[in-house]
Amino acid sequence: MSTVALKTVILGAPGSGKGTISARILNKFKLEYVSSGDKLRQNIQQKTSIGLEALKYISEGKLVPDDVMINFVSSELRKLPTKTWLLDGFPRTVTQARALWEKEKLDLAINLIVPHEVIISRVEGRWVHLPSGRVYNDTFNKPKVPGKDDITGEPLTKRDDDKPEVIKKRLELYETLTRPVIDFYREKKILIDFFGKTSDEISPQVLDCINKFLLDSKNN
Ligand code: G5P
Ligand code: MG
Repeated sequence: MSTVALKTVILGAPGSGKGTISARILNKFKLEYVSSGDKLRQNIQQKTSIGLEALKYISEGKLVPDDVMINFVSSELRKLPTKTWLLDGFPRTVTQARALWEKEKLDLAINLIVPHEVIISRVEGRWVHLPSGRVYNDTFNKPKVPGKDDITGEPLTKRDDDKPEVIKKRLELYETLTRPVIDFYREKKILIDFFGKTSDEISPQVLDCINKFLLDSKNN
């Protein structure tokens, strides 16, 4: 496993494979990982005040307000032992992107582009292990034992926001509120697009890109 110095975000529509591809990045490179959605779901499960507030929005497929998310993710980033991390699910709006940029200049923004019709069929089959954020699917990356997490053997659950009407709302909000974040990073010249219908097709390209990025930073 390589040690890296890298501050990066992974962007893409709900269900585009951010969690799946992040797990493959973490398998190859040593970096911290923060998924805003995983952290919020863990807070919901533990019934913390932020969890109770976030639940109202998440269950309807809406975004949690910017001020709440900016404070929440900033505090999660402060807890990390290094400045080498991968952020998944944040920023989701230009306000969040600006707030992050003021605190941390990123090196790389990975943008996953997967057709929406592919996404909708995937999300229906998703299962998650809430404490770790590990994600499985009925047809792709199946758990070794149905309904159980591969590592801990604990039960897997469905996400409340994976119901078809909620996923539709999440995809709509992605188009209106999150797409401008892509332009924000494109203007900063750190955005790289990755196209494909499957994570198997996209993830080698992402791993390659991180490798090249690291080689280039070493040589400069
Ligand atoms: P999240 O948790 O950040 P989303 O909507 O960004 O949620 P999501 O749904 O977690 O993204 P993903 O991580 O991009 O999707 O995708 P994934 O889980 O890896 O893959 C989806 C499914 O497809 C899985 O079952 C996987 O196994 C399968 N799969 C992957 N690749 C393939 C493949 O190649 N083939 C097949 N067949 N299957 C595959 O945010 C949730 C909510 O939290 C709030 C919002 O309310 C949000 O809706 N939130 C925020 N609100 C405001 N601001 C923020 N910054 C927020 N962050 C979170
Ligand atoms: Mg995810």
